[in-house]
Amino acid sequence: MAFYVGFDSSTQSLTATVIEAGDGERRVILDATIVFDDALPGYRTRHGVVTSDGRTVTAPPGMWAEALDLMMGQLRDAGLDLRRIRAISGAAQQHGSVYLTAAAAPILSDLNPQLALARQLDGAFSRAMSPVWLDCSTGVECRALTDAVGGDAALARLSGSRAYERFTAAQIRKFAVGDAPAYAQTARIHLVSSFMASLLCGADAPVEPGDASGMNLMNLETHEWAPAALAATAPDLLRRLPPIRPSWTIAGVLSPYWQHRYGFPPARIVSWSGDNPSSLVGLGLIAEGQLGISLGTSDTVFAPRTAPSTDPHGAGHVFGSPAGGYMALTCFANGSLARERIRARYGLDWPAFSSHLSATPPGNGGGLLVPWFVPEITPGISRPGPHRYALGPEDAAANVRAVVEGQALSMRLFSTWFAPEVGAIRATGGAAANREILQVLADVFDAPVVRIAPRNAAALGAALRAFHADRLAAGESVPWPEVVAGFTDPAPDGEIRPRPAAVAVYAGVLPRYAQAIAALLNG
Ligand code: XUL
Repeated sequence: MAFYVGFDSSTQSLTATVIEAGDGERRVILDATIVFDDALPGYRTRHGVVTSDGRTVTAPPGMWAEALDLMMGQLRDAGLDLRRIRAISGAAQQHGSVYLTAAAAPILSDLNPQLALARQLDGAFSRAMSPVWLDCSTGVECRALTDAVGGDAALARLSGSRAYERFTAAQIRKFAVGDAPAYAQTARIHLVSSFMASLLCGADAPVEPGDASGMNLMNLETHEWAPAALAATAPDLLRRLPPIRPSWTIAGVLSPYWQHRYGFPPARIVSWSGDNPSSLVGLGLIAEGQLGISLGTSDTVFAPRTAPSTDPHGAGHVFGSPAGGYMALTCFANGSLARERIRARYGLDWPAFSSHLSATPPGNGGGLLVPWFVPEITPGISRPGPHRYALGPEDAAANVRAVVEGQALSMRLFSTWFAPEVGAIRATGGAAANREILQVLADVFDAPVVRIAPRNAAALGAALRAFHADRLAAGESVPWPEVVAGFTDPAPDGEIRPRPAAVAVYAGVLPRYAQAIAALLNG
């Protein structure tokens, strides 16, 4: 049977998930991760990024390329029968962008397999550091874009979101205005996803509607670049952007570089998508009704949608779904970074963090924490700082519970615009391994939380998308429920049920938490 590879180039790491799929057995056969800070310390990133002034957050694109090179070597060394790999796709952190010179295309099409990839990229980048989703330095650019397009609601109707600082349009504008000569040297602006796909193809890959809707530049309904948004962003932008193609587009085949360097076959390269759209597929969220929660560097709450209706308060997004239709999403910057701050502050390891959570009561005896350790996306808070209510900073156990409860209450509060009633939740991301955290989510949302067996839903979703597109290219349209079947079923110990007494406690805490946030926003 054929193998399919899915990558997840996330904020802090690169993961590869290899699946075996076809008519018979369907299973994950390999799962490997490279953590950027540990494996590639020369780039001097912390948690995969470089933060310069508290607001400007970037990452070196050469690091992502080098990680891909290392990972392809690991796949070769894992003892897989590489010849069985039929197609490869991927997912990447959303919104981040990579700026290439005219020299990049000939460099990528003519790589020397004797040499490491990153060593050959000199002269390929017109912007040395890529802005990433944690950046919040583009308030001025967001206002210019919003005004030019006719206000928040008009831009949200057009592109699926009001202007956001991390979205690609604002980041492109900042570069085009702030460094016009380098912008003039830019021949192509890729998303992280289409950049990574281009490295595999050795040629320019397209973007697809799932990730392109994180740019404030695409008309969400027609899946075309929106002229008004392009004009408001930067001069002569259209020719610098990749074409938008359906998510199942075959972008090319694995280039000779990878074939000769590691012995891979000329596998099909399927368009990469964003990590959240890909997680939608990897969690098996194909039809409306269920909610996905990803507990990663960012925490995100999302669900598939048939219509592109946006958040009336502008706190969330509508993206294209790579399985067709749309997805609603709300994103929180204070995900694992906030959990990590609390863990480190009280000198705990993760088992001790979990024990503290089990040892404390739901509702935390009235103690609350609004966990804005870094600038927050939802709601938009540029001046970070956690806020404690009836909670002493010295009590480790209460602070552990407070950070997890604050995050869960925020998720509940800011997802009601697309999920007023929640039937069940599917969880992924590193912190989804922690049963106690999932119990808090189940109790706050009053819904069972289900874990699927594979660890990384974004990478699994990419492998499943590779399978779907490969079959489609061969003339066989496999329906999405069949694509995901056998991979996204709940893990045997997977379901965590809400506890009625805790649900009642949180029903009382939620309005208090909402009031605290409202007071902070108005204050
Ligand atoms: C989503 C977002 C984050 C990144 C993280 O809008 O900004 O979830 O995709 O990788």
